[in-house]
Amino acid sequence: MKTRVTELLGIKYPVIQGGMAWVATHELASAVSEAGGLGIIGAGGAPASWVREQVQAAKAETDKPFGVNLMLMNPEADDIAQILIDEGVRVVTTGAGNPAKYMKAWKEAGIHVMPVVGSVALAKLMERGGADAVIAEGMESGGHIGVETTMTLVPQVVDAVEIPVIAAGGIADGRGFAASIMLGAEAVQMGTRFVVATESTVHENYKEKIIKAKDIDSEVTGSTHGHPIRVLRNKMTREYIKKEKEGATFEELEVMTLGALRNAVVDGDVVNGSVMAGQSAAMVKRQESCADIIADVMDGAKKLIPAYFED
Ligand code: TUI
Repeated sequence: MKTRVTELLGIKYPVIQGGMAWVATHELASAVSEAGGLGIIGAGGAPASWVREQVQAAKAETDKPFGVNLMLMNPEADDIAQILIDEGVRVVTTGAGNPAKYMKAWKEAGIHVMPVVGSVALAKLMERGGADAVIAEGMESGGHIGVETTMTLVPQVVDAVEIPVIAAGGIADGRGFAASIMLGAEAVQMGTRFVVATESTVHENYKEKIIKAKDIDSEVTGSTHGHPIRVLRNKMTREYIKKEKEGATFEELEVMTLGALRNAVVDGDVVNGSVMAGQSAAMVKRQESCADIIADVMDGAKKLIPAYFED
């Protein structure tokens, strides 16, 4: 199927892998790109030098297009923004902020820019600023989230902008893909299902925690201080939410979460660490290759919306 997104990005399937901090390394990104989707390296909170190495590694692994997600709260965001230009990265997604100050330089470098938005207002602003597409992400997602749901956000963003809209949040199979197309999206972004891909370097404990998760096993921490983060429930979230209810300050709570994502992803501490995952964790049943994940999503959607695949 040809869509504006597959044409723009030069990819086979309109499936984008979320640029998850610590999780979306070059191994995962190049595997997704090799499988015909768009792999994304997640800069997260990493140093600029790490991002450069990751981009170089991905280039060595695949000739296919891949992208980088710049998490805008990264203290080295300015340096990373420039490295993406220097390294000739073709696609950039952004998260956790407004990328307006980088847009002009990225566009001049011929980069396709696709900011993640959680509201109609930011989507419009991004379109005016020259974005090539927007990723409308609902609060079903893992990690740092907005407040709107995918079901309501996507059609509103579709109505508000002319550029293609990519749906994200709660999508993990062909049903979610088909539903996204019904809502007017032209591609999907999936994170949680790719966390457990065989090519993902995430610790086995983290993958197992996602595979075992049930529908009600995620929790949103940090809402009281304006930084809502969806994670799977564990000892850390129970303590965090207790402290949050007791009125702890942002700084007190921050101490509990600093480095917690790394501890879970890299060291496998899924008891005290931060196991970020979306509500779709309960729909993720097993480890599979990125190619099998994309094939399953496409096959599932084809049964539901065959006309979409007729060209
Ligand atoms: O960025 C994400 N998800 C993330 S980033 C992340 S790393 C992290 N670790 C610890 C603490 C905080 C972050 C984990 N998960 N998703 C994309 C996304 N962007 N969701 C919501 C937004 C967003 C939020 C506010 C985009 C823009 C925005 O404000 C724009 C403005 O006007 O400032």
